[in-house]
Amino acid sequence: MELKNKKILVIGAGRSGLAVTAFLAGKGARVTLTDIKGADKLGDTGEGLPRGAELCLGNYPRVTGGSFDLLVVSPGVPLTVEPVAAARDLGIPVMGELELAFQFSKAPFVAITGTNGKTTTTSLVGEIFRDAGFKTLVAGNIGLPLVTGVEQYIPEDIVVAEVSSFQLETTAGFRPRVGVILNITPDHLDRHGSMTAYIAAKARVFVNQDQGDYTVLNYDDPETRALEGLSPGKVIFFSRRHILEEGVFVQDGNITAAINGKIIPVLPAAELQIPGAHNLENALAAVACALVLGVAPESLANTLRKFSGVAHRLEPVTEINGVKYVNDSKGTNPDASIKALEAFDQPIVLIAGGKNKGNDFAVFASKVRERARVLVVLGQCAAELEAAAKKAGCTTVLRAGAFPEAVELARQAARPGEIVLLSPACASWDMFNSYEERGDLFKELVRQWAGQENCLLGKA
Ligand code: UMA
Repeated sequence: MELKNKKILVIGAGRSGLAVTAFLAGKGARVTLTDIKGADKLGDTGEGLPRGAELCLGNYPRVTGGSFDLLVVSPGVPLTVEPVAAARDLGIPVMGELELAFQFSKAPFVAITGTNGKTTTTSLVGEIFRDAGFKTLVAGNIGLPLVTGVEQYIPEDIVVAEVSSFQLETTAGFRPRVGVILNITPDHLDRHGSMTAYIAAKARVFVNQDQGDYTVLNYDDPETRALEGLSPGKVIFFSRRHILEEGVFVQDGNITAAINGKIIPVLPAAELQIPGAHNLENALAAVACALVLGVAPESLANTLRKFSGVAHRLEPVTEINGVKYVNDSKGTNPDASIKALEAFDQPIVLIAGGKNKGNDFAVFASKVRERARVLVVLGQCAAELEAAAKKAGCTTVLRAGAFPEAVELARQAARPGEIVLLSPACASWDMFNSYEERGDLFKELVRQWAGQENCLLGKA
């Protein structure tokens, strides 16, 4: 793709848009960076804005015939915005950062999507390849924009990319060597409009594959299992519940693979450090990715044995007065938070709420009644969540205003032996820039108390 002197409009001056702008400017393109927010609202002072680009902040520029050769849209920008609609009418190509990075990559991609588990699985697969001696780039929705590093990798290396439905929506020729869909449950329906559209976006991870590529799908999830016939790649299923003729599964407690007629024992499932049934599924998917690309089972087993998970996903913070604090800020939809609630046997004081992404809370609310003794609600959808919880029979629901108040209410309510769990079932975007920011504040508040408690104990 020739970019020199091309007039390119980049929409969104967040992590993705800033990285794309720097990448394109470095290739000699004439870049305009636009954002619906004004410079004063971007970061602290807009100081991080790039110099090699023309800026158009607070308003989008008009896209007319000849004004731009290409649009690159950030993942969080819906494709219904005015400049994208105009570009499509005028036949100007529109792509996202994922497609751009793929076009410039010489290394093969392992692309991991799914409603939940993407970040954990991407980190795990990255570790597996690194430990097996591959030079590995781990990037994408996980936080590091792919364009930032992709050109430094050669065909013998590997790019492990976490890809979201937002990123997949704007792909054209994207063709990972291995495409993974971990699971599909309702999420981002406010953006995609329907489950059909959401599933279609996820399925773009394999649409351009051929028989030499691999599609890894969850056999136990009806939505992903139904995609088997649609993939032009070779489908490898993984299953936690069934023994498969071909695929990755658990037999007599052992993670086992049957690939190309060969049975490969990997390791006992009990040796995994990451907790919960959903993490076992993530591990099975990771095993499939590694084995089809030739990682030795012993090396794979060693990484699986030592991998302890990622930040903001069931992350233990500390214990104060017999109460454990767990940060699951990455629980940004009801299904993810249901899995978090299921991961513990102890009674839970749950902090939930934020921006609802178009989800129904009924099933989540029943799980809250089953597992949580107290629910603290906050954020844009606090009233909706409280109503759903009360309808499901939850008796103790506390309403908080600001985030620190929610954490304080949870702390006061918790009894020794219980768990204070932040797993909001919602996006953070009504109060924070990201789930990371939300999780970091939770950890900071909790650690401050832990420090105060230690001081008190020291004095006594
Ligand atoms: N903006 C507009 N117009 C709009 C919407 C947003 O101009 O209509 C502007 C905002 O004012 C803001 C910028 O776009 O300045 C933000 O762009 P963005 O929302 O795409 O966010 P980035 O900071 O670029 O981060 C994106 C991903 N964000 C989203 O998909 C929402 C990050 O995924 C990703 O890590 C990063 O690119 C690098 O690849 C985060 C995420 O929440 C983790 N992803 C969702 C999820 O996991 O559920 C999909």
